Amino acid sequence: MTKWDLVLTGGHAATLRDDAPGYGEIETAAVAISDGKIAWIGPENDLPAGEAAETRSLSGRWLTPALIDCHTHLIFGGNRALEFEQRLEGASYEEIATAGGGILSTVKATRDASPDELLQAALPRAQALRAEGVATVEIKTGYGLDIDNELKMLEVARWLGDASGLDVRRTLLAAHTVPPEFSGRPDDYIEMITDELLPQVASGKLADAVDAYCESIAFSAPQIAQLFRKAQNLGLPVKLHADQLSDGGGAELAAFFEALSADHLEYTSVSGVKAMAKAGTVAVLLPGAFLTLGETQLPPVAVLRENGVPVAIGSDCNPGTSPLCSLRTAMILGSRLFGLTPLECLAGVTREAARALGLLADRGTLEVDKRADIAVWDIDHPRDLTYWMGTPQLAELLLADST
Ligand code: DI6
Ligand code: FE
Repeated sequence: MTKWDLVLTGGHAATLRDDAPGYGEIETAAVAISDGKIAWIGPENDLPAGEAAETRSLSGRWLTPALIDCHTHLIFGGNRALEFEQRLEGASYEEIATAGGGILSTVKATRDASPDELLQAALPRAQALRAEGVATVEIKTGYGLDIDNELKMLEVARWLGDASGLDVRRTLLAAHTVPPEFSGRPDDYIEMITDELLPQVASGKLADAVDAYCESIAFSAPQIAQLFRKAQNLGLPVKLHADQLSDGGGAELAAFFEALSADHLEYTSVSGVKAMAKAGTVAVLLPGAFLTLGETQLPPVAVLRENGVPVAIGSDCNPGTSPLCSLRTAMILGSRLFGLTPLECLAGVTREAARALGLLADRGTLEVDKRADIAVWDIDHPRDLTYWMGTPQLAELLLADST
């Protein structure tokens, strides 16, 4: 007789399967879990005979894949609330940067912080995500901007996974901005990270992907291409901050390198979207940054849909442009600010977020053989998750690593 570790009965499942319509609903479902994986899922009446070490009734609650935050910068030193206040009082970005604010102030605070201080500061942010049903989180570096401090951020990200119980995926974003030591010499900085930092990160398997910020205030397409060529030679997948503040051809660049995702995309052109569709690059939309920056240029959601580009949503949790540690809030912002449907919002933080991290084969939907990372919700229907703001609707979060 089949043996299972845990069987859940009496709930309704939103499987988010790609090949099922809508939410992939199964009314009165059962899920059997063994060795941290889904061993069986379907209508409870069809559950084959088996022996379960534990059986739990969900009393009509809903199951979804656990949420995945596929774009965060949640490890950093310092705090930039003052900067946000100054911007609302009318200060310009340049005035704030001259007064010691901006991204370089976070770089300074991050460099000055010990690994343990960074961990202690980031832990509540990771816990806040987890309390809302997040099981997997991507964390970028990009506030160290020299070899030691970028490696320090990667190490803290690894510790954070252990401390929070989240599965942390690490992304090297050394090409976030030009550090003060390389002021006016961005090519030299790109050369340093390409020739020295990337090989160390690849040989130590310290990151899962490489990201860069393609923008006139950060790095140009040729500079990023140099970095991405090396990353790919070393076997590291790439992703890109693209077209956030202007159309810099970021989507096309990401597509050229068959990037896992291109993120932000407010200014992406139709040809950029078409290139992404062809390359299979996921669009990661970040409504928290759109809101915080008071942006008015909308990402091309209709064009993404027409071209069948998968759309994910991330929190972009960072101290400068998206002070958001809530993926549920990101879903709700994605609906009204960007016009995404509740189904697109839920798929965007489960299936499509998994796709954006290259992890769809083992998570992001409720299917046999995938990780048993399952969120149990006290809701009437999964559309409630893109509706109620600030309500604690998570009943339970099952994690593959602890079942
Ligand atoms: N895009 C953003 O919105 C943030 N980084 C990026 O590449 C800004 C990061 C910061 O201001 O600290
Ligand atoms: Fe970002």
